Amino acid sequence: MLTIYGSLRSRTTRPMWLVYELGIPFKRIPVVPVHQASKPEAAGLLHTRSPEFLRINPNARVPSIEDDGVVLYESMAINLYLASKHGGPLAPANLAEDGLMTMWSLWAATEVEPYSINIVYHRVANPKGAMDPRIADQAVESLRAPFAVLDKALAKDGFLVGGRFTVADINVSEIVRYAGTAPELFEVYPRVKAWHEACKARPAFKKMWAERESEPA
Ligand SMILES: N[C@@H](CCC(=O)N[C@@H](CS)C(=O)NCC(=O)O)C(=O)O
Repeated sequence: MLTIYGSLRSRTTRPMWLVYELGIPFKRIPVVPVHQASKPEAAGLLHTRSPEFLRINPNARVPSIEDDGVVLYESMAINLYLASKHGGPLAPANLAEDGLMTMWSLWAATEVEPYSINIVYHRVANPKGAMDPRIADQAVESLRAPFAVLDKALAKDGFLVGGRFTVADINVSEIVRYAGTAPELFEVYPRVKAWHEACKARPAFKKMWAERESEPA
């Protein structure tokens, strides 16, 4: 049985969205990021520096999973693994698609996330310190080039790989979501906007999101 470690006010949204798309059985152990551990609602929960959890992920980060003896961390790797394991339309149909899904996931993590996360930290909430709107504005500027790349990639059929919704769309969409408070980006790249809205309209995303919203912010 698959175990997912993480609370939903974290990147654990990524594997949770995927497992709801796949419809597979799992259990979730709500490990909270350490900066949330002092909140009263977190009493009794594991946090990312709890010794029991550090045995799963010595990096002290969520999400992590344990699946039939396989322990994984890194949300992109977890999702690519789970999609490949369970197959179906979300998974790569061949090696070329596998390469493309990996490419898009790593692209999002390296070319987009370092900036999109700064839009969250400096326009929404910063668990690590003061918010600085100039850092968010700089992040928006840095995202113009990757958003242009994404917009062009979506021009053919509105999906990233194989002309259908796959794990690559989940992985990239989750990272693009952090730029959600930058309408100035989405307005310029209408295909990114339409694709991202379609991703968030999926029943599995909505189910995950409702669960996340029910957790304390
Ligand atoms: N690259 C990792 C990043 C994971 C990460 O940074 N997770 C955050 C929560 S979203 C975390 O666990 N932080 C630990 C903490 O703040 O205690 C991934 O994609 O899984």
